[in-house]
Amino acid sequence: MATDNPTDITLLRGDITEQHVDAVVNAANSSLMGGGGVDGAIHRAGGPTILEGCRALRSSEFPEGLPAGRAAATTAGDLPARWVIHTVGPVYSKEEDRSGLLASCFTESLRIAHGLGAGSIAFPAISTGVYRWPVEDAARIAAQAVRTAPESVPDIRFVLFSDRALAAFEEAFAP
Ligand code: AR6
Repeated sequence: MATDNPTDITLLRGDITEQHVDAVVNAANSSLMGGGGVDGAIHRAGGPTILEGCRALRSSEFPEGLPAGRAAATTAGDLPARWVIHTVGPVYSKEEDRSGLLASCFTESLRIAHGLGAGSIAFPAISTGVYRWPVEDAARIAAQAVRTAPESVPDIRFVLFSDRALAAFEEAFAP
C-alpha cells in the first residue's frame, strides 16, 4: 500500500515564474520548442538559455520529442530557480481515459527533481489550459499522484493562476 510522503504541500494563487524554488515545472508540448500559456511565460521570463537546453534535449535524449507523461530538466535561465522540469500533459479526451498520463507528469517530474537533489518544486495546473482538462478532475489526479509518488521532494507548491483553479486544488487536497 502506498504511504503518504513526508512533504509540505502548499497551494497558492500566483505566477509560477516568480517562485523562488529549486525546480519550476513547465506544462510544455512534445516539441519542447515553446508555446503559449505557462510554457510561453516560462520561456519569456527565463530567457533563451531555456530554449537552448530544450534543443539539447531534442538532439540527445528525445529526438522524436518528449512523450506525454514524461519529464526532463533544463537550466532555469533567469528565473529565480535552478531548473525547469518540462513535462507534457495529455490533451483531455472524453472518449479515452488519459488520467494515468496526467498522473505520470507529476510523478515523473518529482522523480527527476529528486534525482537532481531539489528541495522544492512548483507545479502549475498541468493540462488545464490549452489541453482543456477540467480543473476539478485534474486537481484530484494531481493530489493522488503527489501523495503516492515513490520519489518526492520536501517542499511542493502548486501555483494556480485563477481563483477557480485554487479552489479546485484546495478541495482536492482537503484532508
Ligand atoms: N503561472 C501559473 N500558471 C499559469 C501561468 C503562470 N504564469 N500561465 C498560465 N497558467 P497551459 P496545458 C495556467 O495552457 O493545458 C502551451 O502552449 C493556466 O491558467 O499553459 O498543459 C504548451 O506549449 C492553466 O491553468 O498548459 C502546450 O502546447 C495552466 O497554467 C500547451 O499549452 C495550464 O495551462 C499545454 O497545455
